[in-house]
Amino acid sequence: MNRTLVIGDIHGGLKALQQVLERAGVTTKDTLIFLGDYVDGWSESAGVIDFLMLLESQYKCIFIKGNHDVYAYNWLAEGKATDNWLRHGGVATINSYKQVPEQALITHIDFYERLRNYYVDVQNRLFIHAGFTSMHGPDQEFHHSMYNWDRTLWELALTMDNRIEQHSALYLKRLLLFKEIYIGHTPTLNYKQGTPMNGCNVWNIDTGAGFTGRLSIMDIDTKTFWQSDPLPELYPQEKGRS
Ligand SMILES: [Mn+2]
Repeated sequence: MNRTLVIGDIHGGLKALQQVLERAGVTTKDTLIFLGDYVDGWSESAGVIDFLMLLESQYKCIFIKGNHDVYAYNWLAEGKATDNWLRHGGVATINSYKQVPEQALITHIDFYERLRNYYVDVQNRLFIHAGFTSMHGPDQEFHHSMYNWDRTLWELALTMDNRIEQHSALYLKRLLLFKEIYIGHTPTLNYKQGTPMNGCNVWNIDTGAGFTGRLSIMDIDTKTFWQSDPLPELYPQEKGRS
């Protein structure tokens, strides 16, 4: 059984990542697609990156770039730390890097540089952290920061009137380009949901692991999913991004 498993926003919660891989019974036949935001939140951001690099050496992995990964990269590679980043989990990431030896930093920087803006598989399923705005698809995106910042794709997919048919001029054109679209970025907790959410052909796998939620991993062919314990239970002394 060759499964394709997608993993939502991790935000420094290494214990949650290890839990979901175990609960899903991941094997080397599986393909693991990580939707980004590996850092900023719980205390193990640098540890998450180390663990992802280890996974990469043992499993088929695809790593998508999240907006928080861009922040962390800008700090690591260029020394840039914006107030906005420091307020949204950056401090925890900086602290986690105090334990990383200087000579290992280059492998981390190299990892961030290899993250993909998006990935399309052989079944025409799109994997992207946030979204895209061009009706012609992500490869025609005018504003590349939309790959890891956009929320309109999800908001529109979630709220589009289900009476609008696909051939209608009113149908959201972006959704017609792919069989399915898998995203993170917007915690389902914002909608008082603790499990992956679906709107049209878009699946949101970010179940709020950076906040009070759990980390989720989903088998995209069967839509079966597994979850970690709630992150505040795994890191009881910490606040995460809350
Ligand atoms: Mn996130």
